[in-house]
Amino acid sequence: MQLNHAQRELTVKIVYYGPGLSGKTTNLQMVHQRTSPEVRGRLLTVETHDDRTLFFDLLPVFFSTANGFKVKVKLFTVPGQVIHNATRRIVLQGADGVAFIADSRRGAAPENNAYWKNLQENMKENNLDPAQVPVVIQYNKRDLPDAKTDAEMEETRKKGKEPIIGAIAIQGVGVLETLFTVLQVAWRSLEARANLSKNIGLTEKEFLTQVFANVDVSGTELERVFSRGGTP
Ligand SMILES: Nc1nc2c(ncn2[C@@H]2O[C@H](COP(=O)(O)OP(=O)(O)O)[C@@H](O)[C@H]2O)c(=O)[nH]1
Ligand SMILES: [Mg+2]
Repeated sequence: MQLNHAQRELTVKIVYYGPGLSGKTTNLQMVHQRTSPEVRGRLLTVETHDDRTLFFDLLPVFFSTANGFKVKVKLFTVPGQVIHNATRRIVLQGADGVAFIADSRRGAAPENNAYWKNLQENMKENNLDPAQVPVVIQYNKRDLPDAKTDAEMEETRKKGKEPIIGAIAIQGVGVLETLFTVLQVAWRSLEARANLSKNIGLTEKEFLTQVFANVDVSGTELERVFSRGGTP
């Protein structure tokens, strides 16, 4: 988090982490597509010829609060290839929340586990306390044969403390739900440390409502959340 009182500006950083080709770039593309041009920056993405992220992708989303504070949410992805570990570590610096994008096919489990370990190592290298930087897990590619069943996902959910969300990112399924959840847990962690609701007069509800005010949530789970008055 960067909080600039003089400029009245808050920046929240979310990093999409995970093995190569798990769907990190696709998640950002889907968020970008559903976000109104007035509140989003350009989706910066540099890929190689085979769809692989070369450095990182970056999508900024911004809004102003009722009392004139500017809030920027910056979404980053990391490159998944093993050789790009140094880049992954740099991109992870200063993260307020992590969305771990896993490929839910059974055969991908070893890779998911290796990158989960890699995430823990790089957090440590960056002096990020895993207890303070919340992680949300997305099981993507649920449309493919051999994807974990709902029951298997439920098992994983019971074993760990991280929220788990199923997704088919290429169809936009679970993408906004993942973003919502990672922003929510990131906010709670920041609030606990920096007391943002008191310091800048921004509550969790206003934060989430404002981020999604210009995002098309139709047909997603979030439609229900926001039609209930935005109470998450
Ligand atoms: N079948 C299927 N393919 C997906 C899904 N999400 C992403 N992909 C594909 O997986 C490949 C890698 O996705 P990409 O977002 O580039 O992965 P990244 O390396 O994590 O950024 C691309 O060909 C995507 O179209 C999904 O939910 N289902
Ligand atoms: Mg990518």
